[in-house]
Amino acid sequence: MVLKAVCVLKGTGEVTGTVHFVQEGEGSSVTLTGEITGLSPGEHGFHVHTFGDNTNGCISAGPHFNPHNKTHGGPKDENRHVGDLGNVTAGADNVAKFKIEDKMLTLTGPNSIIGRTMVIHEKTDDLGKGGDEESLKTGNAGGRLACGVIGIAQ
Ligand SMILES: *[C@@H]1O[C@H](CO)[C@@H](O)[C@H](O)[C@H]1NC(C)=O
Ligand SMILES: *[C@@H]1O[C@H](CO)[C@@H](O)[C@H](O)[C@H]1NC(C)=O
Ligand SMILES: [Cu+2]
Ligand SMILES: [Zn+2]
Repeated sequence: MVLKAVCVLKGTGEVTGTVHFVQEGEGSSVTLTGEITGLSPGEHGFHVHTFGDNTNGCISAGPHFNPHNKTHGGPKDENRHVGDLGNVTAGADNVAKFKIEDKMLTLTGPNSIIGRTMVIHEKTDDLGKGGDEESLKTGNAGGRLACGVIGIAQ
């Protein structure tokens, strides 16, 4: 059975976006496609955070989704948070368009990301290679520009 999810990103500024998630079935990779507008040109950290809670804006989404108690890393690393998707890159038009295939995310089972929050950050995620303590937690990606709860799509 094909599983589908969707997320609308909003924040206090002008950054907005939409992310579509598709998984061909349990155990398959998840493909994310989407577009985020209003970003400064360059790389921006992009993660799934733990809670689907936006009561205090994007802050209440909590830390990166990390059910296996790992340190922060890049999407290709073995040692990473499940939520670690690296960066998306905005062009001179302030738009980031992306298609990401990820083997660790899932839309089903106990570690499903449905009901959790996607966050787009102010700065570049250093993928845990920044050499400081914060790099192993957040990738030094800075503030949360916009976020949204991941929901079931039709
Ligand atoms: C999680 O990992 C850290 C070290 O990375 C360790 O100190 C902590 O005890 C671990 N927590 C659990 C619940 O395993
Ligand atoms: C940001 O993440 C992307 C995607 O994972 C990666 O290709 C890029 O090298 C990362 N940037 C830095 C500075 O690590
Ligand atoms: Cu994040
Ligand atoms: Zn992380």
